[in-house]
Amino acid sequence: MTEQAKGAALATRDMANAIRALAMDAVEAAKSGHPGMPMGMADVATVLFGEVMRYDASAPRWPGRDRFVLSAGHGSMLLYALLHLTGYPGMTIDELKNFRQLGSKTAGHPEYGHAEGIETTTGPLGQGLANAVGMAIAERIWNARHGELFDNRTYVIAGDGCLMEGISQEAITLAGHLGLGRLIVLFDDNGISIDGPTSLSTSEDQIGRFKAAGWNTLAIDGHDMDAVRKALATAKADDSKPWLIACKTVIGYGAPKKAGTAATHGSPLGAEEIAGTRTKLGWTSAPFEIPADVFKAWRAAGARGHAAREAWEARWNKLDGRVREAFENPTAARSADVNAPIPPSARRACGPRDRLKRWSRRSRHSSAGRRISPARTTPRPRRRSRSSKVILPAAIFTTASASTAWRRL
Ligand SMILES: Cc1ncc(C[n+]2csc(CCOP(=O)(O)OP(=O)(O)O)c2C)c(N)n1
Repeated sequence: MTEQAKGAALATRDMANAIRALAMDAVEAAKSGHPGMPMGMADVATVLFGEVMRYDASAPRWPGRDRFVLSAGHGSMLLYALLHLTGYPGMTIDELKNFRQLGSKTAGHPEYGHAEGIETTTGPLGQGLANAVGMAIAERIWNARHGELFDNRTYVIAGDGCLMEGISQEAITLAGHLGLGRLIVLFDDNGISIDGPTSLSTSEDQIGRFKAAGWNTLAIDGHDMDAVRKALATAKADDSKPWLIACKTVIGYGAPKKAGTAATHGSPLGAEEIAGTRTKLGWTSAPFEIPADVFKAWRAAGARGHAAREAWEARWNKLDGRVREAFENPTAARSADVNAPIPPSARRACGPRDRLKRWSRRSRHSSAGRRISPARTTPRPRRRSRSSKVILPAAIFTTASASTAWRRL
């Protein structure tokens, strides 16, 4: 490694340590929260937000941005630290100091609408993963309907708990079945959960499970930033299937006594352990203080997508006004959307035609296109329509509010 490369690696390591410090200090100040997961996934998140993901922190609602879903919502300080460091509007250092306080943007678990950059509410384990599958479906539909301007990726951080929940199975199966290749799940494979080692409750082979569902898989050391870079590059280069990247990490990375144990999962580390972590990481700054060079590097990362956004917006402004309106005003567009036929191109984008046909159900209405009443609970007499219209199954909306979650932001 050249001296310059060594310097760059150290700088990137400090960017990750900034996340670790903010997480442990905010949880300590609140006297509650989950420092372990943000400290364990800080390296992965640094590569993702620092180098890979397409976004512009100054324009959180840019429709062309990649989506990030923190499915392991208990690790909310990971997201809040990232939003602060990269420069999302409103996520000030005071919000971090007020972590978990009434009225702050920094609730215990990320709440949609509380702060820019929170793409969806998470906390109930597995739910974020399911929402992300919906977002990835929505992206494919918009891509098929309106072209390559809609080509974002959806990144997810999910933990053991997310993968243990039943909802994850339905979501994983659907994503594999549809070949949602622009969905990339980073699994925090730390072997620890709320009560101790995951071996207390599961011995599932997650790689085997995802493979069986039709996903591409990789297993890496989540503290090796080069490995993270390479894995993400590999995943971006092949979007034939969704990706699971299992990142082997140490929960509470850096904590001298508690790292690797469930003690870091959901409790403050305590003053002594925090002091020890600072020493171990070589982090000399006071709580909530970030060295100027590290802060500058993070802000540069947050502005990385600025030019791409401007270029994207120039193309967006040339789109048919009705397309933009449908994107910006999804409530009005939604009822029309639900009953709209899926164009053949969307069928292709969502997978082989026969799959989608089997998976969808046919409208029970005539080709006159009357709406299905959402309030109707008594079954209608079964009557097969001759219409070739195919409507989106309710599963998409319940699983992930596919169109609204993605477009309303
Ligand atoms: C559906 C659901 N059940 C229970 C919980 C409570 N809970 C929060 S975190 C957690 C354990 C998560 O374990 P893991 O994903 O391994 O997180 P880590 O210990 O690695 O931070 C549990 C059971 C929850 N948030 N959602």
